[in-house]
Amino acid sequence: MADQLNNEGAAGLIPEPVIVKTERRWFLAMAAMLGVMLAVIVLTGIGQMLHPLSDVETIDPATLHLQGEFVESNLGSALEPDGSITVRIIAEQYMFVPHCAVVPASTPVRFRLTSADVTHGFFVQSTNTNAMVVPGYVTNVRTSFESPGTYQMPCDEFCGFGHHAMAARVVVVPKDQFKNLRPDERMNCGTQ
Ligand SMILES: [Cu+2]
Repeated sequence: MADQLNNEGAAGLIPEPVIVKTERRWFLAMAAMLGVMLAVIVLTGIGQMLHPLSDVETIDPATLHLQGEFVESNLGSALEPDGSITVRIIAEQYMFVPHCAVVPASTPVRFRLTSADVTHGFFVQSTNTNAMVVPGYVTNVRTSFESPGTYQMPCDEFCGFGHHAMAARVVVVPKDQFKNLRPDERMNCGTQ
């Protein structure tokens, strides 16, 4: 038995220079991999700093409903001088305010949302409109609706016990039926 082990050991003996060469090769391979991973981290970090995914706009959640852009009277749809629509919505546990937005079809629409408490999701059915609504930040989404109809707008980011019931709607009306809003006028389904 002991002889057998010794024989195996002797047969498996690899000359020292070969071992050193192999280890050096593996060391270089590992160092190169580490270098590539570090480069990816550094380059994506710098790249994203230089090119943010979207305009980063911050807002104080304590001002929502009370003052500033998201004051209660400024929520809902607004008509911009260029004919486009801006819809301002606050997401909070567990509803959207307003809970129903009205926009005209075939018109550029900009949604501006922010959260009063935790992270919520902004998703409009049958569209590729999907974004996170993070407290302290303004989510700015541009889209347009070609066909009139009612689009469900559920919160698609789990936000607590009432998350399943948190949903709003976007009602798209034909362009000629959309009320010609005064600059200071805001609209939602209730005021239509
Ligand atoms: Cu939610």
